[in-house]
Amino acid sequence: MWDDLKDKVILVTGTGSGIGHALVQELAKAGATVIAVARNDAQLKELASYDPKHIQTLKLDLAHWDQVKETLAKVPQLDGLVNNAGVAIIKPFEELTEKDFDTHFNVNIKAVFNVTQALLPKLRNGSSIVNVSSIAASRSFAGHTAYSATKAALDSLTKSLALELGPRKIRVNSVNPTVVLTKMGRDNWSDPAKSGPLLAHIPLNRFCEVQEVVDAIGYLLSNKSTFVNGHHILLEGGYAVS
Ligand SMILES: *[C@@H]1O[C@H](CO)[C@@H](O)[C@H](O)[C@H]1NC(C)=O
Ligand SMILES: *[C@@H]1O[C@H](CO)[C@@H](O)[C@H](O)[C@H]1NC(C)=O
Ligand SMILES: *[C@@H]1O[C@H](CO)[C@@H](O)[C@H](O)[C@H]1NC(C)=O
Ligand SMILES: *[C@@H]1O[C@H](CO)[C@@H](O)[C@H](O)[C@H]1NC(C)=O
Ligand SMILES: CC(=O)N[C@H]1CO[C@H](CO)[C@@H](O)[C@@H]1O
Repeated sequence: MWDDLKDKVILVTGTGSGIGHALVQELAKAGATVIAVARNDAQLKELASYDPKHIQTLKLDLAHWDQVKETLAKVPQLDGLVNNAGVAIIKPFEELTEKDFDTHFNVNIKAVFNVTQALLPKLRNGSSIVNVSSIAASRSFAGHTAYSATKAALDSLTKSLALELGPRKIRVNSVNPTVVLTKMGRDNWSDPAKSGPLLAHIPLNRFCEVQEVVDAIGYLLSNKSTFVNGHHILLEGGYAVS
């Protein structure tokens, strides 16, 4: 699967930490050219240092529309795009502010819309777009009202784009994990009083490892999934059947 990605050019957003950070390293190891987008200079420098031959960095704050088109106009022709940047502000419904709402929708949907539209001319026919969504798109979790609404909207966008970009043989899919054990995931779910009730509904009785998300994205980017289009790969250990 990873062998397929040698010499492909793939742009990944949200590479400062977590899933995006791990994905960039795995793609570079496979011999792909990765364009890693993030906001933070120190993180970008660290990423480039892993493999300067394969990793190019691009500093961009996806919340700033004016920068997006201008900066992305400079990227080369692409074989793959991974929309991974996202925010999660977790609060009881009655405490969520208008600003929280706007931040969610600006980063989790508007930026995806904008980045994908800006990069469309750069995407080769036959390329693959992967969105990092969440099981929260289809299931409810306390404190996740705004976040879940953006992920549901994004799953809808994935399906619409799978239809509209089909004539160019561009495939659009998403991966929808439950809690992923990034640093943030570990920090937020280490309390058994919080994690216990959720784990009780996951037949495999654990959360998702970063590598498991990275492998699913690798599959969707590779030639092993050439007839998979408009789908959400649920990475949740059987949560939906429990
Ligand atoms: C993967 O698919 C692309 C596009 O159809 C093709 O150019 C390439 O040769 C394939 N790679 C492999 C390893 O089959
Ligand atoms: C994307 O950003 C550009 C400005 O760079 C703006 O003109 C365009 O309307 C935005 N598109 C969306 C869908 O937000
Ligand atoms: C890409 O696909 C579209 C739709 O089939 C076609 O019109 C266009 O010529 C193709 N572009 C290339 C570079 O093959
Ligand atoms: C999750 O963890 C991050 C630090 O990794 C922290 O900034 C954030 O406040 C935590 N959120 C919740 C809801 O615990
Ligand atoms: C269309 C779609 O599903 N986009 C997703 C891409 O990944 C980002 C980052 O998590 C999400 O914000 C979008 O849900």
